[in-house]
Amino acid sequence: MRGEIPNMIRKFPEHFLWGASTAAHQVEGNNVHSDFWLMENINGSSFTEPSGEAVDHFRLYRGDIGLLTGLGLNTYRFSIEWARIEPEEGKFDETAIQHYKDVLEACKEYNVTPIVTLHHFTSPQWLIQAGGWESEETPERFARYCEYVMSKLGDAIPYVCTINEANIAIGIKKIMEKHQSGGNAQVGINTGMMTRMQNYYAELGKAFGISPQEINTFLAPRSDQGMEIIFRAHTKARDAIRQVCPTASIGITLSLYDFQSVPGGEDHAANELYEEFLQFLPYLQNDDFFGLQNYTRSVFGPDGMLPVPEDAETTQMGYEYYPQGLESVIRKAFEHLNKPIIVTENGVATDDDEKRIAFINRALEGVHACISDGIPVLGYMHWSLLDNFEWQLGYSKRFGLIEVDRSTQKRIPKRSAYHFGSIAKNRTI
Ligand code: GCO
Repeated sequence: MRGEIPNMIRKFPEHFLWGASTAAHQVEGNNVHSDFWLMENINGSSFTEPSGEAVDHFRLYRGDIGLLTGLGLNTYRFSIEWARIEPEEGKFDETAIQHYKDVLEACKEYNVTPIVTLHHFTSPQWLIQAGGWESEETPERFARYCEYVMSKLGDAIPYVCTINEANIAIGIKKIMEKHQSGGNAQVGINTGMMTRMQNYYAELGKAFGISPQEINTFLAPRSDQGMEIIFRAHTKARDAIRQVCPTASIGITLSLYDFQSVPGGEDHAANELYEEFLQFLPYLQNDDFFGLQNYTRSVFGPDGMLPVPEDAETTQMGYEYYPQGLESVIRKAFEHLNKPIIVTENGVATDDDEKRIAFINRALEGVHACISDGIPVLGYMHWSLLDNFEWQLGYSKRFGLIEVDRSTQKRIPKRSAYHFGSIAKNRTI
C-alpha cells in the first residue's frame, strides 16, 4: 500500500491549481442588501452573531491575495456577491462591478488564477421578496445576473462556478425533519426550538415584508420543485455564460460526504449518494468541470445514519475529523461523472493547527493517488484562506490558513499556511 512505502515522493502535475477559498459574505463585510444581513440583524435571530464588517476583505482584498501568493499558492477561489451587483431588481451597480474588476486585476498582478463563484448562499433581499429559491422565475433572474457579470468581467475569469453547494438544501431538509419528528427524550427541546424558529420566522416575514411561509432563502428546506429550480438556474446560467464568454470553464459545486456503510446499511448509503449526487447528474452533463467539496464522512447502518463514534476525533463543527474521505469522494464522483474535478473546498475547523497540517497532508495524499490513477483532478482549494464568518455559528469556528484579529483586522498566517504553501511550491508531498 502507498502509505507503507517509506519516503515515497509524490509529485503533482506542473499546472496543478493550488489555492484557498473564501465566500463574499463570509469575509467582505457590510453585505447590507443581502438576505442574510436581514436574517442576522433581526430580533431573536438564529445567528449567534451578525457578520458585521466580517474580516473587511472588501477593503483588504489586495493584501490578502498578496499573502496567498507569498505563501506559494497560485489560485484564489472567491465569490461575487449578487446583492452588491444587483441591489434592486434590474438595477446593476457599476461600482460593484468595478470592485470585482479590481479584485481580478490584483489576481492578475500577482499571477494568481481566479476561480469565481457567482452564488455562494446569499441572495439579494429583493429575490427573496419575489419568491426566492422556490420561484419559477428565479432561474431566469439568476441567468440574467450571471450573464451581466460575465459580459463585464468574464475575460479575466478562467473558471466559474455558478452555484455553491447546489445540493445543500437536501441535507437541511433532513435535519429539520429529524428535529420535527424527534424521539420522546427530545420532544421538550424540539418544542422549544420549534417555537423559537416560528418566532424567528414571524420576525423575518415582517422584515422581508412577506409571509413567513414565503421565505425561501437558499439555505431553507427545499421542495422537490425547488431543487429543480436550483439546478435549472445552473443550466440556464451556464448557457447564458457560454454565449457571452465562450472561453470560461463552467462548473457547479456540490457538497459530498464520504458515504460509507456497515453491514446492513448499504442501501441507506446508496440512497444517500443518489439523493445528494446521482439524481442531479443530468443537469451537469454539459459542464466543463465539477467542483467537489468534502469535509467528512457519514456512515450508515441498518437503521440509517450512525452517530459519530464516541472515540472518534471531532472538529469544532462536531463532525468527524476524516481527511481520507476526500480521496474516496473524488473516486466516486469521477466514476459517475466523467469530468475534470476541482476540489473547491476541503478543510477543518480547529484551533490545533498541527491537526490542520496533518489534515492537509492526508487529503493531498488522496488527491495524488487519484491523479496517479488517471483521474483528472485539476486543483485543490483549501477552505479557507482566512478565519471567517461561519454563517449561523458566527466567528467561533476557525477554518482559516490565516488567523484574523478582528479588533485590528491584522492577518497572521498559521504554520499550516506556510506548510501548504511549501507543498505547493515544491509540488511534492
Ligand atoms: C459550506 C460553504 C462554506 C462553509 C464551509 C465550512 O460548505 O457550507 O461552502 O461557506 O463555510 O463549508 O463549513
